Amino acid sequence: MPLLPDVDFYRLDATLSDEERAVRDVVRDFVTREFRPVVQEHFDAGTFPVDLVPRLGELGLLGASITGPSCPGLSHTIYGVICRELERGDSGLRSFVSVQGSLVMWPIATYGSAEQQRRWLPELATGRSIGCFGLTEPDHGSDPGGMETTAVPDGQDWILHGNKLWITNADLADVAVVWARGPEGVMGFLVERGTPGFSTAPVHGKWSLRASDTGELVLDEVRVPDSARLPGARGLRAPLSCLNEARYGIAWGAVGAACDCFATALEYAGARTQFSRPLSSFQLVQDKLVGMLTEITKAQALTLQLGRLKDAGVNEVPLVSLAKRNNVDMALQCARQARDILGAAGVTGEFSPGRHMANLESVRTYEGTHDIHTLIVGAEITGHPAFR
Ligand code: TGC
Ligand code: FAD
Repeated sequence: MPLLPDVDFYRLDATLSDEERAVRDVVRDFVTREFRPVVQEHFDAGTFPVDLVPRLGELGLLGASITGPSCPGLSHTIYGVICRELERGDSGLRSFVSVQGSLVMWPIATYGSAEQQRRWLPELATGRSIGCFGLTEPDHGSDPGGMETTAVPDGQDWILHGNKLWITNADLADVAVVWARGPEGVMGFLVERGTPGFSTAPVHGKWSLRASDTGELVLDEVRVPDSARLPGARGLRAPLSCLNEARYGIAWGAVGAACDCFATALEYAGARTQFSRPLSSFQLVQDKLVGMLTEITKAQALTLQLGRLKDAGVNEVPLVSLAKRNNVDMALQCARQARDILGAAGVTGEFSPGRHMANLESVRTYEGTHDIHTLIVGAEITGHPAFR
């Protein structure tokens, strides 16, 4: 018996390996037993359940597809399945894992020195330390190439100065991956909490991704040694390459949120009667449910093929963009439809679709907005970049 109502109309999970299905079941069980019971209270309080972080590490969910000291080194497809199962619970949970793995561990594994890898990867993989990724600035979101944070050499050190905004895990992080403009282009640094001049502050008033920490990084003439620089990271290509990993996980994660909305709406429509009949017996309600299931099934097939391609070494940016753009939009539409089927009950925290709907508005914006991904795919197929 599945632990949650499964949504897999085309039996796509049957094509997963035994190992992939075993990981799926472990994550699904964790989300059902340990995360679901607490998610709404964290959403209401605007907090991330930080006490679950060591469990995420114990289960091998932090940096799952990364190879390095103490890292699980699993396939990209398994990483995708993990993101899907986590986001059935909440986009904030998947966000935490995306940032820790794809945006902090991945750049350290890819661009970091051997010493940085030895020091940080085991800490981050076990959840003993938390990381964040500072690319976006108050005046530079879709256009990170315009960043104003600077890195100025001073003897053997670097002086970092600037602000990063909308940073997931900012207030929780022990270490921040900070991107700054240096003498020869964009550079990456590992800035530890406690470094003089470095501080963080929460963003208040969010109505989306409330069970996730979002904040600001302030770098006020922060002095770091050259050993804090990611030596392999050169130019804007370095931070943008990290995004490919995270966007891939989001494409999978959005499917999980959509599945949870569909399963909730289907169950509710079967149990709720109006005009002496279950809601699910009305043609208009069936039309909504079938529409949701159709779009979910197409997105499931898309992500599975994307995972297989990535495991085969194909890592083309526009393929990931198409999947992130499609699947997040699809999930948002499903959340709205599910919320609608639940009627007034859909606007309370008793049911998940309203929470998913609010979360997915952020997911649509971060990691490249829906429209930026339109332009990335558009540039690929027409040969005309239309960003500026
Ligand atoms: P452009 O001139 O196109 O590119 C500069 C250099 O970068 C290369 N490049 C990439 N490399 C690897 N992967 C990618 N996805 C890449 N995109 C571009 C490019 O080939 C070039 O290399 P080189 O060697 O020739 O210099 O740059 P542009 O300034 O025109 O901008 C292009 C654009 C708009 C696509 C890009 O800047 C972009 O993707 N903007 C969106 C910004 C974004 O996604 N920010 C995300 C911040 S992190 C976040 O949101 C985390 S949320 C986490 C959570 O909670 O889950
Ligand atoms: P803008 O870039 O100002 O865009 C506003 C609107 O204009 C959008 O609709 C956009 O599509 C459109 N637009 C922009 N440029 C063009 C164009 N050329 N053509 C057509 N339309 C255009 N960033 C990090 O670095 N690290 C994080 O951990 C992180 N976490 C986040 C968590 C949350 C909850 C949120 C909401 C954001 C997070 N971000 C993070 C920031 C996120 O990546 C940015 O919000 C995103 O890249 C968009 O930037 P912006 O908000 O400045 O919007």
